Amino acid sequence: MRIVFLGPPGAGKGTQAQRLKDYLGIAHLSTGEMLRDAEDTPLGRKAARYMLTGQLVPDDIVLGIVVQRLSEKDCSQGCLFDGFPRTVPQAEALDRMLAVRGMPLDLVLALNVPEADLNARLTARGRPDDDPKTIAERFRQYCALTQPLIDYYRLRGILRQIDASASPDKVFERIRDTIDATVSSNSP
Ligand code: B4P
Repeated sequence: MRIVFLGPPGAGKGTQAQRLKDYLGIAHLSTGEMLRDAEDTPLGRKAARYMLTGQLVPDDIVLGIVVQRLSEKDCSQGCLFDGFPRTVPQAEALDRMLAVRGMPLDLVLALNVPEADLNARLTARGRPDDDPKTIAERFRQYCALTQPLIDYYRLRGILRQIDASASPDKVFERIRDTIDATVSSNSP
């Protein structure tokens, strides 16, 4: 299966992707993690300048690391996209990458959490990009650039909304039920 996790900063994309990766046994592709892991490279240092001010990293940098990761063997059996795509051009590029490989997207899970809860989660986590000013900019970027993807995928009939305001265990239960329902409705 190929699944996208969509949601505002702190919605729990990374948290739930870890669990789902183990449940489905498919590759996990987190662009945030890959960009942070590259911090000692010129590309990583360039990306960090955007991340630390709450901006999205430019599409060409993100797409470069995704193309490379998608060509690794473990992605051929399925892939969980965590925090990617985050812009319409990224979504269009993903469509092209998957079309070339004959592997369509199966599901897009939109994680919904009230903004006050998101702020509390991020402030408690305390990553370098979790200070109040940067968080505010990340939300602004999400609304302007990422939220349009909700309609992009809704129109294709592959979007599912998940109430992600409960505990991580409860949210995972909802995600698992949604995936199981999709698998059984797709099987002959
Ligand atoms: P990401 O690494 O994707 O991180 P995120 O959106 O902040 O958080 P996520 O939703 O994964 O939340 P998490 O599970 O960690 O992005 C960071 C930055 O990288 C972006 O701002 C951007 O600059 C750049 N970037 C990444 N991908 C990009 C792309 N495609 N294009 C351009 N730029 C890109 O959870 C957050 C906290 O909440 C944790 O402490 C967790 O323990 C807690 N939590 C999770 N679920 C909870 C629950 N149910 N209840 C209570 N707490 C919970």
